[in-house]
Parts: sequence; C-alpha cells; structure tokens
Amino acid sequence: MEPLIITCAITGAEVTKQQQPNLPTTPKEQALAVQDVMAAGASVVHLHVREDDGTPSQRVDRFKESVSEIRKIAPDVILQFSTGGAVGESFANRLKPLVLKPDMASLNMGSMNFGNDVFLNRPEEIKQLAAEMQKQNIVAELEIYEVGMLEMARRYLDQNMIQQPLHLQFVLGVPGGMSGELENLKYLLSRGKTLFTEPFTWAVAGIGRYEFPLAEFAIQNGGHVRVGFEDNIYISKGVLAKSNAELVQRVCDMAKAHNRSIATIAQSRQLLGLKS
Ligand code: KMH
Ligand code: ZN
Repeated sequence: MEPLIITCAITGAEVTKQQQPNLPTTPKEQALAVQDVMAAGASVVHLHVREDDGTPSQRVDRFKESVSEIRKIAPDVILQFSTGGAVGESFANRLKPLVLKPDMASLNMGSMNFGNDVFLNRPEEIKQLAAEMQKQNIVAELEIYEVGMLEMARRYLDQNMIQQPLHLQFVLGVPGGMSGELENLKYLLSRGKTLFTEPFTWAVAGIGRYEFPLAEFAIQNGGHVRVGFEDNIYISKGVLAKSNAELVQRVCDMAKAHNRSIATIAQSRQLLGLKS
C-alpha cells in the first residue's frame, strides 16, 4: 500500500480557545503547531486563519503572516488553504487568498446545512474557485460531505471544471452531511469506484468521535487521513487533546499497528501530484 498521507487541520473556523485552550490561532502559534505536527508525522497542513481576537478570517494579509511564520520553520510542508472559510463568509473573500499560490486548497463540492447554519457553495462559485486554482497551479482537494457531492464531482470532471488526478476528501460527521458511520464511508468509496474509472486518491476526515474509527479504516484500506482540532478536540472520550500533534501521533500509532508506513513530505508531494 502507498504510504499514508497525514493532513492536520490545526485551527479550523469554528472551534474556540474556550473549547480547546491549545488551539493555535495566531501566526506564531500556528507555526509552532506545524512544527509539532510535522515532527509527529503530518506532511500536509489544512490552514484557516484567525484575527487577533480569534474570529475566523479570509484576509489575504493574515494568510500571508501565517505562511511567513510557518515557512520559517517548515519550508517544505504542504500548505493547503481553506477556501471554505467560516459559514457566512463572502465568496469574494474565500477566493482572495489563492493569490498567494498555496500548494493546495480545499474545493467544497456543494451546499449543505452545517450545524445550525448553511454552508453555501453555488456551482458558479465552485467553478470560479476551480478555475483560479487551475490558473495558479494549485492542487484542489475535493471536499465531499455527502454522496450527491461525489456525483457532482463526476459532472464537474466531465465538464472539465476540475482536473485529474483527483484527490477526494470525505468529511463525515458534520450535522447536515452524512454521519461518520463506517457504512457511509464504505458506500462513498464503492460509489466513487463506480463513478471514476480514473485513478484517484482519497482521504477521510471524521468529525468528533468519528475521527479515529474512520482513520483506522482508511489506514487499512489504502486511504489517507486528516485529523486536527478543526475536526475533533478530544484524544479520548471527554479528554481534551494536549495538542494537534497528539492527534497525529495517535494516527501514526494506528498506522504502525497495521504496518502502513507514513508518507514523507516528498512522498506526499508525489502522491498528490504536486511539484517538489
Ligand atoms: N468551516 C467550514 C464551514 C474548508 O476548509 O474548505 C468549511 C470548511 C471547509 O472548513
Ligand atoms: Zn477547513
């Protein structure tokens, strides 16, 4: 099996320091978190940024500050910007940070309820984001929260809106999308194999208590894994994780138990079709 790509979503847009005191929110805190998660085995960082007061932001200068701090410590880590931002963020703001040409960016495949909010991703906006990523040579990670979005990915590929090689991320457990029950991931995978004759890589991000069971299935079945405070703040039931790195370490331990090697940054770049 190919080596396991571990992505860490270190900050997110929704979690607060009140909920998770060790959440990295400033550029310096994010750089230190990246250093730790890389040491633990992560090669990709899914990045959201926050303002000084902790509110989610898509401001280009704030991304620039974080990238600059992170790159001092981790010049070659794979940086994946969020284009989802926080629910309610304007489309224009979600698009802007791509001007910084990150290695990768998230590309959400459809609209949905997101907890008590609505996460809007209109086809025309998805198209613009995809076109900008293609123009800037940014690899898209397709964020899929339910099976209809997977079917839309097939249509977008047929319409040449998105390009191969596809990297699919199944985000399971958001209230409004498919839950993180294992049967849902199995169904998405079997549907994906029917829809795409083209080879694709896939990863899973399980929200909350679903994080580790879904990670373990991915480890055993050739998928890749995302963990991090964006998705889950606990290391075990009711026990807050000390750091993002602790979550990454848990995945590495599981991978070791299943004889799956961990991808280096260079290997992840190759597997994801990124330039070295
Ligand atoms: N914060 C969520 C509403 C992404 O990064 O592209 C969307 C999200 C997905 O986090
Ligand atoms: Zn995100």
